[in-house]
Amino acid sequence: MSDAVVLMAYGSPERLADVPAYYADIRGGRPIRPELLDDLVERYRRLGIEDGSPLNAITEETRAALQAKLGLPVFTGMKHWTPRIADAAEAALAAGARTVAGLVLAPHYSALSIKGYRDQLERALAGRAELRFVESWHDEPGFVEVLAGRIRGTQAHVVFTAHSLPARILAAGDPYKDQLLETSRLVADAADVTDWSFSFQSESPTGEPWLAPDILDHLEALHRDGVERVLVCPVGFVSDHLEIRWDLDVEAREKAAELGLQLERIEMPNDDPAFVRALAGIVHRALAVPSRA
Ligand code: FEC
Repeated sequence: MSDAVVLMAYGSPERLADVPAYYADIRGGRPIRPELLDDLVERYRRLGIEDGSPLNAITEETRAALQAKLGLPVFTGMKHWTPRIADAAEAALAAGARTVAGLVLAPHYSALSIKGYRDQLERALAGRAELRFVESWHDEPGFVEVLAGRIRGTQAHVVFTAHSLPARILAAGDPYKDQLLETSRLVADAADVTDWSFSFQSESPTGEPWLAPDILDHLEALHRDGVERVLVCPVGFVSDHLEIRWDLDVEAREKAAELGLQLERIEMPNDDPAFVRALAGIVHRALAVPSRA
């Protein structure tokens, strides 16, 4: 066996007692205000993680489906929780991999997100296998079609969303925002939807400006413009997790209700077979063609 896949995701705590260590990992050693930790524990409690973390469970379903589709071993590596990306790399090497395709379950490149996954995987492999890392797949036709199928025919105003990041990435020439707008345009065009806009979500209170508009402000602006129905299509995420089930399903819905707006969101791709086929195509191409990076 010479090829294997390391499939990477953000990671999520399994128990409330894990949340402090998980948050510390996300912060990379920078201090955490106690009230922010309390707030995060409460969000995870209301998400019900003691009964099962949606992100970890869905990632495993996606991994198993991708492995079956590819006929290659696929190992899960989490950026901020276990199994770690380094564990996945060791498992791939132990299985005899000489070439490792690295695929992140996040379609858009940013130095503040995907690069961190790549750094962890490169460090772990330490040259013991050739790495074919997929930097971004925001314009993958199969992925675009999965999302287009979920908004096609809607009468609502479509709001595409993605995780915000500190606004300083723009000055650094980061492609994140451009790739997000490109995905949104491709999905809207494929679905023949012309009534759409884009906003960010899930900003963290880190004390610096983040990319805007945030969805909560954006809903207010749409309401002022006379929009009555909104369909949220999160292009920057592919599965159900805290940022979907809390930031959209609770916070954005509450804001919409306050405004008298009707708000729905699409079903996430999760382990939809069409989505898994798209992922398999991306891996096939990565393994066939050495990456230039
Ligand atoms: O369900 C779950 O348990 C995990 C949900 C989750 C996903 C996710 C995806 C992304 N994040 C990105 C960037 C940042 C930056 C910071 C940051 C902070 C958090 C915190 C939690 C969290 N993120 Fe996350 N993110 C998820 C969860 N994220 C929890 C910490 C508390 C909070 O802010 O609510 C700020 C770090 C700092 O403080 O310095 C930046 C990006 C993505 C999408 C790409 C990807 O999935 O990797 C970008 C899912």
